Amino acid sequence: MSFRTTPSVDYVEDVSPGSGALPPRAWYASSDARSLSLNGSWRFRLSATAGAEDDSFAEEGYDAGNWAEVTVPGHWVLQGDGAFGSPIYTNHLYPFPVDPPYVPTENPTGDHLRVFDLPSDWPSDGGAVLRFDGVESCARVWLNGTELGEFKGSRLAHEFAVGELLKPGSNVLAVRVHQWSAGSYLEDQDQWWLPGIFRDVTLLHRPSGGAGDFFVHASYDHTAGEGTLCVDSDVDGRVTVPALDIDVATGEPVTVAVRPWTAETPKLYDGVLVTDGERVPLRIGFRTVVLEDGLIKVNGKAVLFKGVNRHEWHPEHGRALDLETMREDVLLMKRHNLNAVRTSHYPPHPAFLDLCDEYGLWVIDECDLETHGFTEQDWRDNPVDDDRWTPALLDRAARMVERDKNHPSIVFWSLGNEAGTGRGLTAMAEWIHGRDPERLVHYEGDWNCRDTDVYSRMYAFHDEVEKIGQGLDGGTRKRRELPFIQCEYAHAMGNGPGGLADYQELFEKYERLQGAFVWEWIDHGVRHAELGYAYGGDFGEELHDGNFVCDGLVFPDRTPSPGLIEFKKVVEPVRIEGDGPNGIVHVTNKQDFADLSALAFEWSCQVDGETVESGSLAVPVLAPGESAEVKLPEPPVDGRGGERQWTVRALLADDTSWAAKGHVVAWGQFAVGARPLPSFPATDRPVPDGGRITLGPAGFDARTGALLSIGGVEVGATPRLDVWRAPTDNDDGAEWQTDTRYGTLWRTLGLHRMRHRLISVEAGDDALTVHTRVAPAAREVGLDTVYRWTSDGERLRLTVSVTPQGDWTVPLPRLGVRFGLAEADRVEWFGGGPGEAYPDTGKASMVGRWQSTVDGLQTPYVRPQENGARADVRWVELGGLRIEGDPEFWFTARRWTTEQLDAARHRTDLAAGDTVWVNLDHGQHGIGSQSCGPGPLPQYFLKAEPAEFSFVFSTTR
Ligand code: IPT
Repeated sequence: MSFRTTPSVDYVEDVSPGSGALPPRAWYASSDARSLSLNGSWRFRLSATAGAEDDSFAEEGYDAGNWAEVTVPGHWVLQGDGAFGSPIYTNHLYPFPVDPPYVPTENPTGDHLRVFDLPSDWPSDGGAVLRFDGVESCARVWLNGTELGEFKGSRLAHEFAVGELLKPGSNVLAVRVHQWSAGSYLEDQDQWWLPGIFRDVTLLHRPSGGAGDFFVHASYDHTAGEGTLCVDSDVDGRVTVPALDIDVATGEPVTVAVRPWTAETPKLYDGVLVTDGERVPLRIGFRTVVLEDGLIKVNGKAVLFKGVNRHEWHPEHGRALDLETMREDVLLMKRHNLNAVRTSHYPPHPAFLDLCDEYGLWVIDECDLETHGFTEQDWRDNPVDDDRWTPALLDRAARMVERDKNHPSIVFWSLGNEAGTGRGLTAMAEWIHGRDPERLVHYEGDWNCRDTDVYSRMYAFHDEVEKIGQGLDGGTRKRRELPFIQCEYAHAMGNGPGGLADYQELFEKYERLQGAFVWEWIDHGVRHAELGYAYGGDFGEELHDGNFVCDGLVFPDRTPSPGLIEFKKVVEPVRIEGDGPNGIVHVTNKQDFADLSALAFEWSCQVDGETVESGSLAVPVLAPGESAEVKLPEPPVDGRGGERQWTVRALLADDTSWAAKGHVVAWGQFAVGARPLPSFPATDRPVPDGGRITLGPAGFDARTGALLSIGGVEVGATPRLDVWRAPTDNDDGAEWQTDTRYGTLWRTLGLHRMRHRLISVEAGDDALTVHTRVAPAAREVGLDTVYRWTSDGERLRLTVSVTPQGDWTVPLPRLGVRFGLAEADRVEWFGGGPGEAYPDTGKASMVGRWQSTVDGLQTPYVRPQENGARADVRWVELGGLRIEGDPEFWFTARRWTTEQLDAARHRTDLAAGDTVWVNLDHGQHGIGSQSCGPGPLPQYFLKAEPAEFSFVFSTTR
């Protein structure tokens, strides 16, 4: 005999998508049908297991007065100050045993209860549906005590018919949400596991004669300049588009002259679908997406994606985003010259797609599917290759396509991410191709491209990308005929990504390469009282992937990181190059569709970084792909023989929906002549004076040769050779990377603990020379280093000569000197700015006169690491000193040492000391993106080679 002791929760571990929900349909907002948002405060009870509590809470009259409350949309683990459990971050490891479709008995289960009043004027005709836009990961729903069904598919909409159940006055909606379910096996995306009702819950009136599902087909014939509109609708009606004089029956095609929709020119026509009982607003964009001549073409033209992968993220609300946050993402993308988004790795809140339509971004809409954790077992038992799961996969595909099919911005449907290969994926692709032949299908995981219309890869190195561009990569015949994109590249974790410009050069050179999507948009840092932003491990997870979750182009609060500023420059829609000495500018329109009529051009001329003259520049209205040469005026004469340079900018000529008139879209800089280098005759001789040596304005320790002061400025720590930088995430590299990871080698070699052996201090006729050898314990390699100090009485020149000794097999992190100042706050410099730059991340660094505070120089990477270097610096002034470089140099200044920066795990670990540490670098090693991609290209290596460089110090006080 057997008997049950717990309520049945079999549906949780059932591979099926669920039961009771309505078939998926287009997501739209009616003009006239009523709706009631059920967002807000809900009663909430957390249980440790799926079956801990019976269903009685769903019954009418249940008293939940002593329950806690949570906000819907929201994730319970981000509410309740830890009382409701914590987030878990894993990249691809399942945080539970891989035992599909079973999940742990410990299965946090949140009962949600909401009592709502049906408005007294709620229409009595027709029906009503209850819509859930997103619940992670499995929900069971009751209305007024009657069970509606249960569902999985966290980032997909589910609707239930509730017309019969609604009552006048008070209604009780009960939702039981399980954190883990069979669906969790399909949702192994690299992100926080965050259970809850995290998108809207809405009650929608469905009037009799109301619209059902409909499919707007709006194509564009670029040869005729005409669009064809046909709205297929479950419920017959009429479609009107006043601006086009269209008034046709549903299902009836109509062809008229239109302006097409593109991401660059997102022309939308307002229309209405009118059925007997309802009016539904339409926003129609005419465009045609095809695969032709091995290229992705829209409206007859090959497009180049300058894209980013966007996860939904908010540091306090997780994946529960409000409209303003979504808009902020889109505006930031547009303002930084991006033209494409991959909705990694699930369909976003539908409002985000409305914004993409409106502002103009190409979209790869990706299905809510990833089974990455099966890679740990060589993909055995992968649900996408197991027919029992295929209904769930098809359900997910249909829920994506049906919900989102009316968005002109979507050009690709993506089957999912990192799910290996299998029959289930093929079934999805076949269904999608059949349902929507007017769009293309993407999936990265199958390099043979069995199911896809594009050859897509992630993190392919530059050399391989070039081969693919040349068509020399081989592969199946089908693949050889397909265009190529990188659905992920340039891993934006911490400082970086490096090498963006080198990729862009390839994408622009080879037709087959149709662009790429940076990984990723935003750092998923969780706002945390003590840590600032938390990442993996900060909640005590037993398995986690640390700060791999912080790899975005914007910080958790959406402040652009230097990576985004760099990307903006690298993908700018207009290239501005110049021949400075001859005063000629070459302007190229890099866009695919728009001419240059939206832009105004300005020139300015700087002398020693200060603008002395400026004016507007007449540039022809170039068509896409066209170039022109434009002559600049005569450069101003500078009597003092300063460094002269041109800056040419392209600005928005008028306000747009995404930025104001004057917003800088692109720029170029070019020198009129060479920079005059600082030089002076060494007239002074070092004068010993007790334990000190005086040389010009400077005092030295006679025994050690240490610089003590310059003029009135005390030097807390003498300039001495420094090769260490706090390794970046990209220096460290991901453990699975097969090529050399220098961050690790540097530490093994001991570059973070170099010893300085004093060999001699020699006061000569015109110089004080200090000879040392700098080397790590336990190694025979070293750097023979000579510091040579000279002066003309006013100024002090330090020349550093470095000669590597022994067999150096690794590049150096940095090469320069570090010293300490007792006091410094304001910093002014002439050189690259305003932000940081490294050898392969420096395109956006603009030469000019910049100012900051020491604190303002720091880049707030969520996990502290090397940051903040300003490149191409001619001179810098701080703490009463002026330092000129021969040649230009990098400088960094911070209130903590590199060692402290290296040891810190969070920004809150960094405390200002009483010394400002300044690094003046002759070289920096490149950054690369080895945290999940290639390291720096060889040309950005800082090789251990003989080097000599000088700095000229004087006082400003
Ligand atoms: C790739 C994933 O698709 C993405 O979700 C993210 O994890 C990214 O890497 C790294 O941040 S998978 C890659 C490890 C091959």
